[in-house]
Amino acid sequence: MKVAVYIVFAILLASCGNPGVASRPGSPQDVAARYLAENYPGRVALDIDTSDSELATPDAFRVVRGGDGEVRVTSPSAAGLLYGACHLVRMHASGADSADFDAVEVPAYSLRLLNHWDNLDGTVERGYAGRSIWRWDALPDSVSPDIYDYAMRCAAVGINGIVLNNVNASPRVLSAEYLSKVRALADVLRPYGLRTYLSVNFASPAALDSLPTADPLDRDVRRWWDAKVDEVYDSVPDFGGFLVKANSEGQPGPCDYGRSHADGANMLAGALAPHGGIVMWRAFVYSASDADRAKQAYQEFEPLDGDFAPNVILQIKNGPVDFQPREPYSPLFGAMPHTPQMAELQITQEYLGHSNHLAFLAPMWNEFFQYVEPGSLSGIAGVSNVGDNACMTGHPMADANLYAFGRMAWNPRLTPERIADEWTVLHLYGDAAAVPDSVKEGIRRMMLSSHEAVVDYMMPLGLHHIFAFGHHYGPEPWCDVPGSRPDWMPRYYHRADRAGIGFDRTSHGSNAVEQYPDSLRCVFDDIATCPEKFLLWFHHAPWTHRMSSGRTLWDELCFAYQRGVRAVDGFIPVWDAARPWLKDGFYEPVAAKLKVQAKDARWWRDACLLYFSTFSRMPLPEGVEVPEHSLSDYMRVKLPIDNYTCPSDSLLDCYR
Ligand code: GCW
Repeated sequence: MKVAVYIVFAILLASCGNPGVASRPGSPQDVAARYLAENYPGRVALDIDTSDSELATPDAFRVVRGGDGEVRVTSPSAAGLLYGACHLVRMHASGADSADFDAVEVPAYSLRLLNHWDNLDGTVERGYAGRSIWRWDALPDSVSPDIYDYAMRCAAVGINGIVLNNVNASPRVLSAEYLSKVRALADVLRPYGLRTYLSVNFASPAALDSLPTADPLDRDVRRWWDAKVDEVYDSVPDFGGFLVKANSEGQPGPCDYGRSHADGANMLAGALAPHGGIVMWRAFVYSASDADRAKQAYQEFEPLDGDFAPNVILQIKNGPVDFQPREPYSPLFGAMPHTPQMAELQITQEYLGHSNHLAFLAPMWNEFFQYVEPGSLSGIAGVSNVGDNACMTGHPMADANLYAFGRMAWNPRLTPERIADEWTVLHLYGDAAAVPDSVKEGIRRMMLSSHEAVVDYMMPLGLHHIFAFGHHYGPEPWCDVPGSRPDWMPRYYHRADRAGIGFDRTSHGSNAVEQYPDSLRCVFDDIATCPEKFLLWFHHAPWTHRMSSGRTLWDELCFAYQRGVRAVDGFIPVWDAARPWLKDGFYEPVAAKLKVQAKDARWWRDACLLYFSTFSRMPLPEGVEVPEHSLSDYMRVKLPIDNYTCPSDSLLDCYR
C-alpha cells in the first residue's frame, strides 16, 4: 500500500481552527502531516512501504530527499511515518543541511514506555509537577487539551506506550466505570502511536468482585482474569498489557498464596496472550529480612529464569536498591538468559531534588548503558515526570529529561551531548542560530555536569539512601524512626562508625558482589580496584583510606560535597548569561529554582559533613566552607511534605 500525504493537505487539516476532540486527527499519519505543516517548511511525502528490507520493525523509517527537493518519508507503519516526520523536524530545527536528513532509523526497542504513577484520585506518587494530567474525574466525557500536547511530545521523541496508572494500583482501574475512562484516553493517545497499558492490583478479583481468593492457581481466579481481560480488549482493542508490582512494599501478589512470581505472572500472561498482550512484571521486591536489600531482587528472580511465559517481561530498576542518585547497575540484568527483561528508569526526580533541582539525567542513563548491553533488553520504561502544571514537568529544564528518555529509548547509544544539543535547540533557545557559542557551551556544560553535581552534594563516593524519611527531599543521615524497618533507615546504608563509612558488600561482608559477573565481581570486591564513585556502595572504608587523589577518604568526601556546592553556584551566572536567548517561560522560574538548589546543596553538604564528622572526628579540610548552622539545628529541620520552596533565605526559617 502506498499513500502519499502532502503538506497542502496537512495545512488544510491544521487550519480547521482550534481543534476540539472531534476534529483531532485520526491516525499517526494525519498527526505526522499536521506536525510537519506546523514545523517544517518544505514539501514532504509520507508513504507506507512494507517492502523495504532495511526497515525491519514497524516503527522504523527512511527519510530521503528527492532531486526535486521533496523529502520522502517511508515506513512500514503509520507510526513510523510519524517518527520520520519528527526526525525531519528535529534535523531542520538543528540547522542541518537537508542533504543530511537522509536516514534509516530502526528503534532499539519495540517497547518504549512511560510509566505514570498516577492515582485515580488525581494525585501522583512521587510526582512534582502537579496533579495527574489525565484528569480522571472529567473522563470519559471531557478530555483535557493538555493530553494532546503531551501525546505529541511523547511521539516527537519516539515513545510508543503509556502505563496510565500507579504501580501501587487501585483495583478500581479495572471497574466498568474506569475502563470507560481508559477507553477515552486510549482513543486520544492512539493517533500519536501511543498504546495504552494499565498497572493492575494482583488482588483485583477479591477486591472488585469479592472472590474469596486471588490465588493464581485457583480456577475461578483464572476465569475472572480471562473475562476481565476480554472486557479490557472490548474497550481498547489494541490494549498493550499489564504492569504489575506484586509482593512489594505491601502490595498483594502470588506469594500471599504460597505461589511464585512466575505463577502469578503466567496466570495474567495466559489471559492476555490470546489478545497479543504482555505482562511487565516488576522485579522491585525486598522484604524486611536480614539479607542485604541490594541482593534481594536477584535472589528472588534469578532462580525463576526460564519459568516465565513468553509474553512476560521482567521489568528491573536500573540499580539494585531504588533509583538512588548513583547506583551500580542491577546484577539481574544479564543474569536470566531465558527471560526477556526491560529496564525501568526514573525520570521523575524522587531522589534528585524533586522539581527544584536541575539534574539532566542522560549522563546517568548513559552510565547504565556502559554496563548493560542495550541489545540484551527487550524494552525500556521511564517513570514519568509529568503533571498538570503549566510547565508539564514542574521544572522547565526537567523537560530535557523526558526528551532524553525518549531519545535513549529509541537509541541508547545517543550521547548525552547530542541529546542536550538537540533539546536546547528545539526547546530552550528562541533562535538557536543566533546564540553565541560561549552561551551554548556554558549551557551544554551545565546540563552535562548537573547530575554529577547533585551526586556530589547529596551522596558522593557511593553513599546512598541518606534522605529525609518519607518524602526523600533533603538530608537525614541520622534518621531513626522508632519501630521502622531497618532497611528504610539511612544508617542501614551509610553504616558510619568510628572506623569508617560505607556498606561492606564485598566477599567479607554481605557478598552482594557475588551477583555480578566474575570480571566485575573482582573489580568491585577489591578496594584497590573498585571505582571510587562506587566505593561506599561496596566497601566500609576507613576514614583514613588513601584515595587516588592522595587525600584521605574523609577529606575526599568533604571536597566532593564542596565541589557539588560550587558547581551549582557556577550554574547561576551561566543561566544569567543565557537570558537574552531563552524562550519565554524559562528564565525566571529556573533562576528561582537555581537559588533553591544552591541553598539545598549547602544544606546537604553541611548537614552530612557535620553528622559524619561525629564519627570521623576529623576536621574539615581547608577549602571546605564552615557550616552555617550546628548539627542539632540541621537535625531539627523538618520540611513540610508538600512545600519544597520558600521565600526566606534561611534554611532554618524555611524548613523547620
Ligand atoms: O522508589 C520507591 C518509591 C515508591 C514507589 C516504589 C516502587 C510506586 O519511594 O513511591 O512506589 O519505589 O517503585 O514501587
